[in-house]
Amino acid sequence: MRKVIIAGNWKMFKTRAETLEFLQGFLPQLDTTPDDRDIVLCAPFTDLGTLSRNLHGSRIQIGAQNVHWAESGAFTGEISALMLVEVGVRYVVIGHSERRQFFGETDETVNLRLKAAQKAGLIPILCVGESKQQRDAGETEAIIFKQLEHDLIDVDQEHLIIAYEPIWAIGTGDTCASAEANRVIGLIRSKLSNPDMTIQYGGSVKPDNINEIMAQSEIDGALVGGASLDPQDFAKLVNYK
Ligand code: G2H
Repeated sequence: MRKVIIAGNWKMFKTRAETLEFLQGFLPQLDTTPDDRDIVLCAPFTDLGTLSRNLHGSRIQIGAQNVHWAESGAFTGEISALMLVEVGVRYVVIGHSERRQFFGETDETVNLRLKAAQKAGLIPILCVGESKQQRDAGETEAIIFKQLEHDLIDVDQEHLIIAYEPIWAIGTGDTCASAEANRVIGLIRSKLSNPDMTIQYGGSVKPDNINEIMAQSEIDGALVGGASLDPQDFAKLVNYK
């Protein structure tokens, strides 16, 4: 059985006070959330402790948005997997397109981060996806297959989630048609050694398109940016029908 996971990716949003305010609005709305789905909040590093202290006993699991591959060392500004585990983190987003685009993330560093995260017991959410230019050039499959081939070298596919995030659909309001996302995710699944892996869709997921996305046969959840910041919207997403 493939596990369904709805994950929020807060990106660089929310102070500690805003995190507490979010929880106040969000937690009461989980009373009727069906058991067939897991909920994850991937927050900035500075919010992880706050989430951990306030989510004890709740069904929400905590995620980070990046992790360094070394266990420790002279790497100013970086955070290790063990440091994340220690504050109660269970998931970590790796290889998000914003990191690939703005922070020099490569398939090689993605691969190193994936292995380090798994070694510490974290479950990575690996993001893959093509740009508009690549899609228009008919390179969608080739780009994604190349990412998978390099990113997954020596990675344990039993403890991994993949998020298909077409870059052109991120934060643009321009959602990938759910049938097309389903097709690409089916192709991704065909390349994996674990056919039961949870594969999410990400890119402008909103309360008004979640039902259609989740009705697709290959899609096991969503990685949600903008709409995860508002407690009412995120509640609608995790409570999808
Ligand atoms: C894609 C997504 C979250 P948004 O980056 O990972 O963001 O839902 O705002 O498009």
